[in-house]
Amino acid sequence: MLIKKPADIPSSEITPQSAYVSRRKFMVTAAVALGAAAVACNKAAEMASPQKAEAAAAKLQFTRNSALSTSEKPNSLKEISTYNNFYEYGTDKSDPAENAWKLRTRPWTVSIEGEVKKPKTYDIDQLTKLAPLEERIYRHRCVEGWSMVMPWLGYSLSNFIKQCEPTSKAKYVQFVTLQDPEQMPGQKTGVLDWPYVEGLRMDEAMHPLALLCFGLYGEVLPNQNGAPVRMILPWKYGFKSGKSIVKFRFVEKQPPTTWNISAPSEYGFYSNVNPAVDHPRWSQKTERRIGEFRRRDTLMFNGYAGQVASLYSGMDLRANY
Ligand SMILES: Nc1nc2c(c(=O)[nH]1)N[C@H]1C(S)=C(S)[C@@H](COP(=O)(O)O)O[C@H]1N2
Ligand SMILES: [Mo]
Repeated sequence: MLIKKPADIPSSEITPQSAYVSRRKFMVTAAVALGAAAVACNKAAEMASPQKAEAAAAKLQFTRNSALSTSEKPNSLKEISTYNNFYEYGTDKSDPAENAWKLRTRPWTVSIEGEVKKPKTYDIDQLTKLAPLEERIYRHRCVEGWSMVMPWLGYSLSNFIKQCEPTSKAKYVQFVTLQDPEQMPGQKTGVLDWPYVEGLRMDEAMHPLALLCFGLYGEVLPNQNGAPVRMILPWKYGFKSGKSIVKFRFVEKQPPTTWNISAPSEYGFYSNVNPAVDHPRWSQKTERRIGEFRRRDTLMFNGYAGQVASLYSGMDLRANY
């Protein structure tokens, strides 16, 4: 029984990164259950050609967008894919890497609803090809006080929004994560309101930095990082960047967002990184980069003030946290 889990994964859904995690898990399990012979067996399976073919298929074509990238050194793939927040797969940082193999990322569709000329549905492979993929090395700042640097692959959300043809009534866009407790066991708990929802004001969503993200380190996203498609909003706290999105809803009024529903005095709609506004229970002045021990000063808008500050001119960022 112990070895059933990895065998359940259809091979078509194994990405190299998630395979790294699930194979590693398999090897540990196998070593315990069956002894060293099983490990040797698994090693042989790893070198078989079908998996090599899948690894090639998971690679994405892209060009580096240097203008929108930081020159800071990215965290390793291991750091980025084993230290995660994805409450659908548990609340510990190590839980998503252990459990997100349960997510089936194909077939997958993304639907467009609300204030648009015509509602429509995109297949994930069609969506991935809507615009050329760019690699952008972005800083990521979690509201909990840690940060990383990540080489994402995607294109500006604005490319997609233009295709959606929102009406003049569309003032905000909400993005909605998959809801399926069988694939997302965390949804059987009440730790958050499900599905996970987030959103942006339309001008924020149209900003070139707002990334519709399909990959990491040159390959499709590991499940635990929000496969097959997620948002990346580098000037905002990480919780704005919803994962495993199935729906975009264009709306007239500011949409509800998950962490704001959960704790409104702690998590606002804007969630812009702001060292001058403390979280009610802790300071936001400094952060620890994963892999480092010293604390760094947190920068206004996570270092993207030059690009995004004008979106908020005239707004009280203490009231609009
Ligand atoms: N659906 C969903 N999206 C989510 C979360 C989540 O729990 N569920 N966590 C958020 C938080 S708090 C952070 S910091 C980032 C983490 O993304 P990463 O694991 O790729 O670093 O995802 C965000 N998106
Ligand atoms: Mo976060």
